[in-house]
Amino acid sequence: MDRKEMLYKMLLIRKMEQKIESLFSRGLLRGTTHCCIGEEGVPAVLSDLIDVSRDYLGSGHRAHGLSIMMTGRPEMLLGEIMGKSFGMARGLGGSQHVYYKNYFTNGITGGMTPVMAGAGFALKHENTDAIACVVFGDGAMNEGYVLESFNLVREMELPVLIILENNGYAMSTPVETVNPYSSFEDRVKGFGLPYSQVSAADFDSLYNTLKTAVVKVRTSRGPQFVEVLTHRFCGHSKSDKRHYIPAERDEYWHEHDTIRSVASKLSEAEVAEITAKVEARVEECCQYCINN
Ligand SMILES: Cc1ncc(C[n+]2csc(CCOP(=O)(O)OP(=O)(O)O)c2C)c(N)n1
Ligand SMILES: [Mg+2]
Repeated sequence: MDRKEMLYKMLLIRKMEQKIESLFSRGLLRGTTHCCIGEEGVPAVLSDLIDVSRDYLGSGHRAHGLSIMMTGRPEMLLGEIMGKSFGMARGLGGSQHVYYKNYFTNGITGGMTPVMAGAGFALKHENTDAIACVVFGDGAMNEGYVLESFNLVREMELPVLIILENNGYAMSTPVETVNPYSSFEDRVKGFGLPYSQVSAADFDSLYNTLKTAVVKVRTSRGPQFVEVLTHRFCGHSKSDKRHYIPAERDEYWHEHDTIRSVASKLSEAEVAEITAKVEARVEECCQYCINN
């Protein structure tokens, strides 16, 4: 793993998201969007581990980070949100409904889970080590089709990696008020799924946990489940003021920000150089999207 590259990628996602928020407030973007500020770790790591030319990847409404990582071109995401023909879905999908090669998202909470179970079923019958992977939030853990998919991927031994990004809230609903368990571990293990949990506060652990899970799915041709504890610093969608998030939770994650975790292992000069490179790239992307 190249920490400098990982920092570049996470900063690119964060600064693109901040740019998208500012374009909304300047009236240059319309509709709504769901940013992933604070949740840059999983998309950056998956860009190292998943190849959407042969693997399948599905996600949902909060997928700007994955979209930037999978295309490698932020213009394709921002262009899509602006309705441009060079956008990921030719400007017709908006921020929630995009695709690129074998990467797909939609706005149905956890809705890509049965689709990725299906992709896993197809891959199981091919002579390949390619895998299917789905990423969703804690709110999806109470959707029937998500739970049915857990049962299917276990029972049929499908090569599917399931990643739960638990940011503590489904819109404004705290996870502990709608789930009878203090953690999802018992429920996931109840389906017989191999489960691991990692906090995005420690970048190296996040990277290693996801890498181990990807390798296990590739080689065993069976499912794995990883729960990532994380936090969003932005609102659920662009108009949400986040009144329901306690200050102490924000403070904890400001100190344990995944970006800080990786930056702390680099020199100040390296971080400054990478930050300047990212800022220039975001400006270049923004100008391209406005002018084309
Ligand atoms: C089937 C379905 N039910 C409800 C919604 C409305 N909705 C959009 S996002 C969201 C919350 C999702 O929370 P979570 O899965 O934790 O993801 P997060 O927003 O935290 O990333 C809900 C309920 C939806 N899009 N689809
Ligand atoms: Mg959530």
